Amino acid sequence: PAGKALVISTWDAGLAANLGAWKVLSKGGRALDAVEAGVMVTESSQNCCVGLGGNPDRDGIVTLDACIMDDKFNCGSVAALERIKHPISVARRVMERTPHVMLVGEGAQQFAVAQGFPLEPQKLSPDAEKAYREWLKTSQYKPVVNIENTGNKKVGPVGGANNHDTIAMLAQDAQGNLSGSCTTSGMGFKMRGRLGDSPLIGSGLFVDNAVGAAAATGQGEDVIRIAGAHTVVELMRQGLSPTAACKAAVERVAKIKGDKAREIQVCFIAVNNQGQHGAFALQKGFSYAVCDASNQQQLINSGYLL
Ligand code: SD4
Repeated sequence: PAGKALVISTWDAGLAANLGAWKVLSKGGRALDAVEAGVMVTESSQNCCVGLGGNPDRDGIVTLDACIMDDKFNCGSVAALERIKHPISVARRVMERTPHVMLVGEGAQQFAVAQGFPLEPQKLSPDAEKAYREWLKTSQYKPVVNIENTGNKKVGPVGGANNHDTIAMLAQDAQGNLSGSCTTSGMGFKMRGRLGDSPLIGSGLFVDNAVGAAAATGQGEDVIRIAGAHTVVELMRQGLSPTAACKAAVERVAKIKGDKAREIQVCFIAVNNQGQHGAFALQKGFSYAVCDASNQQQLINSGYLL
């Protein structure tokens, strides 16, 4: 039943997340269900920095952002959500059970609780606690390229750093429909109230079923600046392949940043409605995981500009 189904997601943690999505896709399930189930694996993981185990903001509080988009331009998003384990599922409820697209902060938490999501204790994971104490020594906000979760240098399943605080996922189901999801604890030690690209439809994620889907990871501020994911989809609409579209978007960021481009990482993944996929990053070190019926699991090193 899987047919030409396909799922791709960011960084090493994408391998485990894709398996979660594949359980849905291999049974002929919807891409929307797949991208929710997939990133929930990462949100639950103790070895990863997405979700409640992630690094806190500079006041020591973990705040989560997530969004989801289906094949019919339905979308939902939560931002600055505290003490909820699965922000992606709350984002889906916002999409399906409210007249709105985005809920933030206290209101998002209130909605989650009303929807039956348990309120988890306000407590840092041991890794985050350690990283936060370390960070407090200097209290400088300086994201490190490819290691957004400063101080958390764990080795991932394939030997790379497994410490990214975001996962974005795109899937196409056997019916050919596309959906996407994105969930994050945001840049570690960010200012309280800071939002990145990840909960923003059009920046961290965009899906147009007639064209393709795209998602971003890296320095959120610089993804927002070019409305990243939407830009990638529009470039695919103009005929560019997923990889070429991701590259053109990265080039826009590089042009804007000039000399400062070397200080940041920006990465895009994309799938077109033909099931072709691709990625591109500003710097070396970005990889994305692919899972489909023919080639079960793969981690692909993305091309890069600098
Ligand atoms: C953010 N884009 O909050 C996210 C961070 C990220 O791997 O992608 N980290 O800006």
